[in-house]
Amino acid sequence: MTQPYDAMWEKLNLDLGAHAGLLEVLGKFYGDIYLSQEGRLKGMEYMDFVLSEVHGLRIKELQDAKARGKKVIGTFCVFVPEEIVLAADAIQVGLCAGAEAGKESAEKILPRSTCALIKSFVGFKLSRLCPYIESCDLVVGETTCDGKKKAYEIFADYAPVYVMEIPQMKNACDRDLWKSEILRFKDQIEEITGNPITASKLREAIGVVNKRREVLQRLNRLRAVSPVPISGRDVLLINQISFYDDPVRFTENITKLCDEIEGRVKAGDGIAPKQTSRLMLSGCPMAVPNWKLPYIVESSGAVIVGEESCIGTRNTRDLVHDDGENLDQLIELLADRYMKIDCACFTPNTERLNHIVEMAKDLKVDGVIHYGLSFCQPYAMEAFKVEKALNDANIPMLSIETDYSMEDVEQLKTRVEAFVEMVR
Ligand code: BJ8
Repeated sequence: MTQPYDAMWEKLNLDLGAHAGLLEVLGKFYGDIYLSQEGRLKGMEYMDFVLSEVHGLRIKELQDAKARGKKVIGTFCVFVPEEIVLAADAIQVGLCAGAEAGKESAEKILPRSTCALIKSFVGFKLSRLCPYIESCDLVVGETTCDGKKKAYEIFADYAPVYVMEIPQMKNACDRDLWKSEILRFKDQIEEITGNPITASKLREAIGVVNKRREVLQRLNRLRAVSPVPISGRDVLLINQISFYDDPVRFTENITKLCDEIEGRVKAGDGIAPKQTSRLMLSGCPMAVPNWKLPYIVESSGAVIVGEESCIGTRNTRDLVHDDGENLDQLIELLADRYMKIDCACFTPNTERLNHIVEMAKDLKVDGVIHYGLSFCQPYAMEAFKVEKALNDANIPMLSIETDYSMEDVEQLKTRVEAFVEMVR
């Protein structure tokens, strides 16, 4: 990916040497974790291509769109309503980062006891490693966990930041606050793009995002069968790419992939033998290229059949109804849909506990691995209630806390193997 894009990366003020090192490591990881899989679906070639061009062609597309007057909006949380951004003819990209590169720079301005996801996006910016951040006309933060909330104050010294207030409870007054925040966001996006958001533009945008969620729902239904037709690693990658790729093109390609999976399911073929232990992941989001735990799990005699996470079903489970007759009604419907997100930042969060148990039963899993990033208090605290809810349903759970480093891989592998042995 080097030569053709060097000039573009230089223009974006990336640290070319460090960036080349990052791409090299990424390529190696990808080869080991993804390309080495046997019986991979042909449709995954699209993901291989997108990933190989994640800092190349996709960035060029963003730059070309910017040259035509489009704005690029970066986000860190599934609470930011993409429909508003698309309705103003802008492009939204996910900025959450799942790599350690840049950690040292981040730790100069953030406490070491900050979760890896936050350190990663701050470190990427400070180390000039992320062409997505450098392409953004606006970066949208949100008041979810305290770590993110305070990190955006610091991040605002380095990039244009706008922060949405996310309620922490689900009472009527919280719903009112959330609707007013969507309206404030709409004004901000209209101002930065210069494009008014009309009812028809918003309805169209709702349709685009719903279609992407629907195809991911179809993928999740298809993979629920036994034998499992696609690896958990591949589904995680698909979910990660959904935050970067053009939504219409992405939906088309995942539709083709689902057609292929349907054929595999009809033929009774799977990616792993029928008796392979079925596990579900639950917890913190795994941003690209965080593939550590799924790789450990799937090389320990188990297969992942579901992700209860924002880079998983928490982001795709609910659609926005598009039957509002005017702009205000559509905004109401948007507010309703986004208030269903059961992030651990909410209290109480019984909905999430119910969803996890329901999902584990529907997918007929043998066990659940709860995944928390070190120093993430919301998910670490909630893990106790999740374990209790799963225990009450006789579903075993293993709780894992880790970060993006490779230091604990062997230790994690030992724990995961013992868990797989236990649930078998
Ligand atoms: S809706 S999960 S995307 S906030 S891991 S930064 S919570 S300390 S990412 Fe999230 Fe939105 Fe919630 Fe989803 Fe903080 Fe925890 Fe770090 Fe986290």
